[in-house]
Formats: sequence, structure tokens, C-alpha cells
Amino acid sequence: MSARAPEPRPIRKVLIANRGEIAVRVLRACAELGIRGAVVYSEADRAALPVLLSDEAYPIGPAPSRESYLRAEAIVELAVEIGADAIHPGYGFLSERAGFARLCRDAGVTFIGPPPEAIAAMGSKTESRRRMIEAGVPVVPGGVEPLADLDAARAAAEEIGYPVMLKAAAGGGGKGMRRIERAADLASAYRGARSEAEASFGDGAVYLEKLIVEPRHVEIQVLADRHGTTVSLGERECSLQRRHQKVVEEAPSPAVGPELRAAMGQAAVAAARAVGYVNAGTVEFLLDREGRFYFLEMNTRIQVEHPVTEMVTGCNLVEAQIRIAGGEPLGPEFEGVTPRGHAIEIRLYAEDPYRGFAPSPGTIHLLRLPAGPGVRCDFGVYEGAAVPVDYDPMLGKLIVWAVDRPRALARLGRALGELRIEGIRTNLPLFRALLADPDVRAGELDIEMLDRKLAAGELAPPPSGDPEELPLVAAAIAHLERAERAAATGRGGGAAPAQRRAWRRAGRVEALRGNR
Ligand code: MV4
Repeated sequence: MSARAPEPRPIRKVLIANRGEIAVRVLRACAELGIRGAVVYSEADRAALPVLLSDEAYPIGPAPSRESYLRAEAIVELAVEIGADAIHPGYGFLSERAGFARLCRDAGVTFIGPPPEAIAAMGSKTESRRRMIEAGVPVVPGGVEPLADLDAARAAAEEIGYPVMLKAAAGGGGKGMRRIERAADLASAYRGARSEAEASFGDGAVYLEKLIVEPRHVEIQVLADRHGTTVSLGERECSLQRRHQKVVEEAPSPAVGPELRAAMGQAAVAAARAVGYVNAGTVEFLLDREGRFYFLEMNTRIQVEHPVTEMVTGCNLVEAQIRIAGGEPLGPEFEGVTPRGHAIEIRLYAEDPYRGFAPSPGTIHLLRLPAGPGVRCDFGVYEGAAVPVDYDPMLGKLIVWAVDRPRALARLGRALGELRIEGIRTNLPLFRALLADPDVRAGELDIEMLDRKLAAGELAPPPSGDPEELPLVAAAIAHLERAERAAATGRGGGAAPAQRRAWRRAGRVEALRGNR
């Protein structure tokens, strides 16, 4: 066990080294804690929502993230200069760079995340597999050493038994990964994986695992304080992915009952302890059809899908991150947490699902977010805002909660019906199609299902002129006509000009919906 870090400084001001919805999310947690929230912003984000909601905002460079949100030294220097006690890295950007956490430590600024050693240990696939095996956490059968050459790969594959999977030792996220069904395909896969790993990570080392066929992706949220307490907050089902990009997440998983949850939770806590983990983290598992689970990797950051866990546990994970970083112990409310009800999150992207998911940057002319019981919207944009081309195109997330899965699905359908985004194309139609899909409704999910269904054309756009929208269109037109009649006859009761314009626009937008 490593020595505990020295008592951290009290957190009165946080610098947020991120943008979009997660910067907004952290600002909200800071505000509730009575902490000042400062943000950095690139030239493309001068008028972005986090800047508008922050207590302080500082320009950090031009649009490309390399010249702005990835400027580790400049961000730490800024934190020192403005007297920030801590830096929250959000997700992406600098969040999983051990070197950045080290820079913060050296500058006396608290990094709101795990120690650099834990980030580094989980950053290497082979190193983390070794540590997990030592800690008794189940891993996918296979090697823990990089393969010396093709002959070594042949021998290892025979021993594991086909089908197998080649993975980059330095990597994660699917880069340098090859599935191999039979010995005849090994040589070319080996060369391909090596060169891809070299190109992606500057390290061509690869190793072999048994291929798990049609598994689910189930991940466990953990929290660990600086006093030796580590807890599990249950799982998230994240199998609905497109090319390693999650699209829908839910909690609990339809495939996980109390016993499996307890077993996976124990394994996740053991995984975190094995690397001296502190703060919020996620342990990813593959879950096979027989209910066996295997450690895949650990994400040492807050995640996009954290709200589904928040909705079923009542814990505020970003608040917990800040409290932990400030040295507070996890209170009794974090012990023996069991999920209540069911939460589903969908990610809204500025991309067109029916044109190969091409990015669709531009200006959001109309944004109407759903509300009402059990509905949460975490967005990084507002009506009138521009969506830059320079970053991940996620606009925000819609999260619903209800007492059970069928009711959560119904609520999601209702909320999707209220949501309007105009000016840019989004993947919204995909969710209507997914909600209508019998496998999705039944909770019968696996990691390749979405790609399979998209390739098979099973998620076709819903018919245009959606009948549920007709009453809205009719009401808008009727209102507009009444207002115009009243204005033409010069008698009272006419809408004010600004309101009339708004209705006219709403009416046009609704009328145009037919050709989507
Ligand atoms: C696997 C696998 C099947 N068998 N390993 C993809 C990303 C990387 N973190 C690990 N991944 C996988 N590893 C074995 N031995 C299938 C995947 C995988 C996957 C995993 C989680 C979520 C989505 C995925 C999509 C395709 C493949």
C-alpha cells in the first residue's frame, strides 16, 4: 500500500480544463458547493455556454485543441496565477494523462481525479491485466506479455484457442485491435495490428486474448476517498455503441441481478484498490451470455454516462469528485447503495445518421428541450449557439428516470417527442428508430448489435410527417392565422410583432418537418 497523499488544500476555486456539457456540469456542482468555477475557452468557444455560466473565464488559445484545451503547462500556470485550488479535467482532453496530473501535483494544485500512478497503471493494457490477475479480478483469458514475433503469436493463439483477438499493449479504445477466426488469418492481422498500434501509440507491442463472442459491455462506477474507503455504485449497461462510440446507456443493466451486481461490484473495488485508486472511476467489463464477466480496462475519469448512475443512486458524482479531492471521507450515504428505478441516457450528436453519421456543424436556430417528471437535460449549447467543427460533436444528453424499464422507455419516447433541434442535423431520428426496435425494447443487447442493425438497414428513418406532430403544426398555423386576421382588421387582440415572428417561425419549422 502506498503512503497517503498529504492533506490537500481546501477547495474554494476550481479551474475547469474542458468545454461543452461536462464543463457546464462541473460548474453546476461548484455552484452548489459554494465554490468559484473558472473555465478556459478556445477562440471557437468565446460565446459558449460554460463561459456564460462561469464565475471567471480565460482564453487559452485558437480553436484546435492542441493549441488550447490540450495545453497542459499553460493551464496549470493559469491555475496558479488565478489562485485556483484545483483543476477539473472533465473527460477527454487532459483527463487521462498521468503527466498532467503530475504537473498539477508539482505546482501544488489539486488534480480532481486519481493519482498519476493509478492513471499510468490503467493506461497500459498488459500492465493493468497483470495487476488485475494479482488482485484476483477476472480478466479475459490470454497473455500479459507483448508478443516477441509472429511465431510467438502463432504459439499463443494455439494455446488460447481460436477465435482470438490481438490488442495493442499500450492502447485501448479499439485501436490496433484485430479479431482472428482461424490460423490462416493470423499473419496479416498481426502485421496490421502492429503497424496500427505503432501509428496510434508510438508502440507496436501487441498481445493476444480469447475472443468473447457477442458480449455485453457492462461497467461499474466506483468512488474511492483518500482515507481507504472504496465503494461500488452499481453498473451501467453500455452495449449500444457505434464504432466504439456509446450512443445509449442505462442503469441498471437488464442482464444484471443482485448477485451478479454484488460480484461485479466486489471485483471493481478490488481493481481500484489494486492500483491505489482515489476519486471516481469506471471499471469496464465484458459480460458473456453465460453471465461470466471479464475486466477490460479502467477509465480513470468522470464519464459522459455518469448521470444514469446518479439518477438510480441519488449520488452527485461530480460533487463527490470535488469533495474527495478536497480530502473529505465518503459518508455513510455511499455504503451499500442499491439502484432504485431505471435510468436511460441518449447522446445527441451534431451528425446525420442517414448520411453515414457525417458531422453537421452550424448554428442552432431552435432548441426546445424536454422537461417534466423524470427528465434531465445536460447540454453544452443554447438556442442561437454555434457548434464548432473543431471538437467532438456531442451537443448534450437527455436522461430519463422512471420506476422500471418499460416506463423509462415510455418516458424517453415522450421526451424525444418534445425535443426540437433546428439548424443542424442530429442523430435524434436514430433514437426514435431504436425505441421502436424489439431487441432494444426487450433489453437483448450486445456490443455489435447497433453496427449490425445499421448495416442491415433495420434502423430506417421513421416515416416523414410523423402524425403525432400534426396537432402541433395545426395549432401553430391556427394561431398565426388568427394573429394575422386580427392585425389586418386593425382590431385589438393581435399578437405583438416579436411573438408573431416567433409563431411564424415555429409554424414554418413544423411545416418543413415533412421532408426530413
Ligand atoms: C474485446 C472484445 C471481445 N473479446 N476483447 C473494444 C474496445 C476495447 N476497449 C476492448 N474492446 C473489445 N475487446 C475480447 N477478448 C470486444 C471488444 C469490443 C467492444 C468492447 C466494449 C464495447 C464495445 C465494443 C465493440 C467492439 C468490440
